Formats: sequence, C-alpha cells, structure tokens
Amino acid sequence: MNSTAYKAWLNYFPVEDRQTRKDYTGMLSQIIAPDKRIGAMDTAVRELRQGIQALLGIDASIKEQPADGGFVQLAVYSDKAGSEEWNQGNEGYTLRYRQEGGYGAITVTGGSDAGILYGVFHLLRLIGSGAPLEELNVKESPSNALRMINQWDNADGTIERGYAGRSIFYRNGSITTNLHRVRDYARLLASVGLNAISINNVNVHERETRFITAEQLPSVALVAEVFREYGITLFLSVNFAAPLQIGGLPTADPLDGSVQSWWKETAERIYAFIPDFGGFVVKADSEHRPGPFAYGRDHADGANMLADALASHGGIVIWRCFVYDCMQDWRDRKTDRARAAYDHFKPLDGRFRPNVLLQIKNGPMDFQVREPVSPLFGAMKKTNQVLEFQITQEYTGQQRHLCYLVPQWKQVLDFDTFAEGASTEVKKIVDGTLYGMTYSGIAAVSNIGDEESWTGHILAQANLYGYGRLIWNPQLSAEEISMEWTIATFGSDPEVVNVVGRMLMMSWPIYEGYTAPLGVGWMVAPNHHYGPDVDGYEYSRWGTYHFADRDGIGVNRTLASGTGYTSQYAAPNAALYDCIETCPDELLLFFHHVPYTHKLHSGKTVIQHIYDSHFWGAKEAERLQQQWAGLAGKMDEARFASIACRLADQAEHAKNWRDIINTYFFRKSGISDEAGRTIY
Ligand code: GCV
Repeated sequence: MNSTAYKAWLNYFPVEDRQTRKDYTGMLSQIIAPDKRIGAMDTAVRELRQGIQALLGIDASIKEQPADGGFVQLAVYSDKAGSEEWNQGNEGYTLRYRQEGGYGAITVTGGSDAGILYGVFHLLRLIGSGAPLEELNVKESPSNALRMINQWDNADGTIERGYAGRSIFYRNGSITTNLHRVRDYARLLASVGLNAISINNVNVHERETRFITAEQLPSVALVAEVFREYGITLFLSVNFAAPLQIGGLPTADPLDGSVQSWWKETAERIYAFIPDFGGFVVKADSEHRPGPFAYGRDHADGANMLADALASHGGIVIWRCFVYDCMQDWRDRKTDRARAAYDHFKPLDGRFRPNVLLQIKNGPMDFQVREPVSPLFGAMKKTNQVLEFQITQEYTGQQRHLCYLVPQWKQVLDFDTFAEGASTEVKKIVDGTLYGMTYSGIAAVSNIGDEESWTGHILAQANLYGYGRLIWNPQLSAEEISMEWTIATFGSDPEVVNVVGRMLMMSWPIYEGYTAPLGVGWMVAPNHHYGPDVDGYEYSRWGTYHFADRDGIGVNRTLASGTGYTSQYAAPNAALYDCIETCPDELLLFFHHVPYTHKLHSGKTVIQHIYDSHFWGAKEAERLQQQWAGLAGKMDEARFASIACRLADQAEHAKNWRDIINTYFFRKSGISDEAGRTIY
C-alpha cells in the first residue's frame, strides 16, 4: 500500500522550491545519533532519514560525530537538574538551529527517546510546509500525560461502530500475524503525539476474554512490541467476568479472595510477556456487560480490585463511566439517562485507588452531534479522570458525511465548569493540573479500518490527526490544525489549503444544521444509527427521547419541574441551563420542553429555526460538493474522485434528512414555513 490516501498526512511531498531545497539539504545531509539505538530512538532516526529522503531526495548519512557540513543531531537531554532547557517532562522536546563551523546545524533534544521521535515528526512537518529553519526555536511538551486511542475492534475482524472496513488487528478470530499495517498505524499515531492504545473493543466477547491467557499473550506481546517502537503503550479491554468465564471460578465477586488472586496471577502473567503493559480498560455494568453490581458491590470495589492486581507492576485501570439504565420504560418520565454517570460515580469520589482513572464521555448521553459537557468534569475532585471523545463518526455521518470534529472537541476542552470558580475549564481538569491528579488525560475511539484510506472518507483523516494534535496542545485552534493537516496531506497549494480549510471548519455546523435540532439528538435510525428516523428511539428502552407532540418538543431537565439534571452543574452553569431565558439556543431542547412557537435568542421561533436550519444545511452540503469540484486537477485523481463521490452522497442524503425532519415537524405542528418552501 503506497497510495497518497494510505500515506495520509505522512505523504512528504518533495520540496519544490529549488532554493529552499538547497537550504534544507545543506542542514540535513547528516544525522548525528548514538550508535547503539533501540526503541523509539531507532525509530526516530529511521523516520528522519526516510522523511528527508522523500522531501529532499537525499540519503542522509547516520553518524555519531558530524563531518564537514551541516547536520541534524538527535540527543536525549541528560541533565535534568533544572538548567535553562529543561522542565518539559519526559515527552517534551526542543528544536534549535545554530551555526557550527560555518554550517547550519539543527538539534532535536528530547526528554526521552519518545520525545525525540515527536521532535523529529515536528521537524519533518516544518520541512514539508516549507518553513524557514534558520530561526528554529521550538519548545514543546504535551499538555496531557495520557493520550490514548481506544480500538473497538473484535477478534472476528469486525469493528463496533467502524466505518472504514474491517480490523487491521484481527483475522479469522485471532490476532493478525501480518503486523505491517499495525506498524504503519503506530507511525500515524506517534506522528501526532499519541502514546497509548487499547487494542480491543470495550465490549469484550468470548474470544477477546482470552487475550490475557498464556496461549494468547505471545501474540498480544508482538503487537505491543510494534507500538513500543513508536513510544505507544498497549492496554487491553478486559471482561469483568473473566474469572468466571475462563478462570474456572464460581464467581467474579471483587471482594472474593480467590477472584483477587486470580487477577493478581493474571497481571503477573501479562507482565511476564509485556513488561511495559499499560493496564486494563473496563466497561462494567453497562449495556449488559458484567460488573460488580451482580455481587452487590459498587464500581469502586470493582475498579480497586483490578487496580490492586496491577499496582506492583505500574499498571493502571481505566474504568468507564458510561453507565446507565438501558432497559428503561419510555413511559417512565422520572428516570433521565443524562443524570446517570454523575449519579453513579460522584458519590464514589475519593474511594478509588491512586492507579484508577475514570473515563468520562464528553457529554452525558452518547457522542451526539451536540450535547452539553458532562457535569462529572469538576464534580469529582479526588479521582483521576480521562475524557473520552469519539473520532469514529457514529452519530456524525459515519464517514460518509464530512464532519470535522476538532471544533466540537475544542468547545468541550474550553468549557468552563466553574468547579473552582471562573476559569476552571475542562482542559485543566483532564490534564490533571486543577486537582493535582496522579494520572489523567484523554482517550478517543478510533475511526480507522483496513480500507486503503484508513478512514473511508479521506477527509475524515483530519479527525484522527486533529485529535492527536489538539490533545497534545489544547491551545491550538481548530483552523490551525486543519491547515497543518491539509498541507501535510495535499501539499501547500494555497487554493487547496483555503478551500479544504473552509470546508472542514463549516462541516460540523452544516451536519448539525440538517440533522437533529437544538441539541435534542437521537433522531437516527435505531441500531446502526445512520440516517433520519425521528421516532426511531422515542418508544425504546434506551432513555433517548425528544417528547415531540403537536404543541412542542424537548426534554425538561430543570430542577423545578423536570428531571433535575441541571443541578448537577456547578453555579452559574446550573442556573444558566435551568433558566429558559439564558439557556443557549443550541442546547435549548436538551434542557427544556418548549412550544414550537417559543422564540429563540436568534429571534426565530423553534419551528422556523428547524425549517431554516434544515434548508440551510442541505444547501450548504451541496455547496461543499461544488467547492470540492473546484479543486479538480489540484491533486491526484484517485483522492479527488473518492472525496467527490462521498460529498455527492452526502449532499443527496442531506436532502433526505431535510425533508424527513421538516415534514415530521410540519405535520406535528401544523405550522407552515414562513418562506413557503416545499415541505411534504
Ligand atoms: C462499544 C454506544 C455505542 C456502542 C458502544 C457504547 C460504549 O452505545 O452505540 O456501540 O459500545 O456506546 O461506549 O460502550
């Protein structure tokens, strides 16, 4: 696989400008690195050499000492005693330029081998964008310690919520022996600074339950080895009922001595095969997965038991908070799924071991196109936390529609929880600084499969790239990231950079425009979640309702007359959402049930907003298609055509969304569109 789609943002197009190429060549024809190299340091040298070869067409020589001429030197910073340079944490790096013996020299100094690898990818990105290196003075370190990817891949080769083919990890029920593609994936991840991966679905089925056995661990260890070369630590999702299902025990009760010993032995076995194993990801008592509730125990009992098994090896437990009643009666108006994570976990704050992290989805429901931020952020002050995003576009167009999610994630990270007064944004909670957490970070569900392009929709590569870059540095803007990605992926043609940048930045509002309105969510077809079905989840057991009738729509989550969900937020957010006058338009129907004639802050009625945004969104989807058409001849035909095809499908499907949603609400409300457009 050698196509531009496969190479993604590591295309390294040759530098065209002759003078620039000459200048770069002068500095980059020698790589100075330690002779004996292993792991990420060796990878860094290989990547640098390969990148230079692709960008400049030269074979840089690798030496311990420079000969005459310019050079790039890779070195781990050894003096941690607080000199000018270093207070960067292990994964930080600096890139510096200096003159030596009349030649230009660049040093990549890292706090560790992995830091050097990140520095090398940064340097290659700069070269690829034609940036001048003479004044190079970069100092970087990641904001978040844990920067993780969760694969939802199953041993049978399927991927839960995967939209780009089958798994690259599994073939015919086993871990693949062809690790070539896994290595290329590791490269992509490391190039944007990601450092951890769990390689199997959080829904752990029979086969994956056995990944922790002596029969399977040698194969898992081979995968771990590939990721290790790229500074990425491997985790497994485990089945809480494993002692029962594969351990021959009569119980999985976390307070039972034999269960505790079983997990301890299991941990020892895992570390014998994978000495730097990261730990376990656990979905327990959630959507029918087994957990401690079966034994009258709580989440802290369950998580702590696993944490104790891993502690002496340095491993951690990432315990998911996606816990709610998935057998709800739709007639029951008191139960509110949005409340569930907070209600389950907040009372347990302070009870978790230091090596337990709670993984919290960005919103209280489930990765909808628009949701408020989960009120659990900031509510637990004594518990390590990981924020969970979803890169795979389950509810955002399944990689058939364009939806660049970085702006959405940025809003989440910038959300002020007011947990400790003003300026206590989510990003300060999940990076661990606000409450001085031992472990913290961000995880996201991957969007890749074995399709040539990794992500199906080639523009969806921007989401994987953007995720890594944003969580490394949440100060980056979504625009900056989109530009970086576009240049690395398609080259520096200003028209391509402008058009693609605009398309990406508009794509989330457009998608939101023609799908579910004003934060209400869920108007998708059940199970597969693709395409409009307004009442698809209305009479279901999943706790996902909009309550539309002839008069109005929305969920009353207020304190006085609703489910009281608003009170889970700290002041002033609680009042902001609780009060219909101050609740932001885009979340109105998440928090309030209102008549169709209710006036938004925009001045429009709810019903007119629904019509307008759906007509606007569908039209804009068509415009995306036209904008793309204008880039014909500006890139390789294969990528151009593939993206054009997806955008055409999107434009067509957006009309379907528009007409179904508008017609539904016209028929419910009997209120005509002020603009008199066609509604069926
Ligand atoms: C892995 C949603 C998805 C499920 C997913 C679950 C989770 O409900 O639809 O496919 O299961 O979230 O995050 O555990």
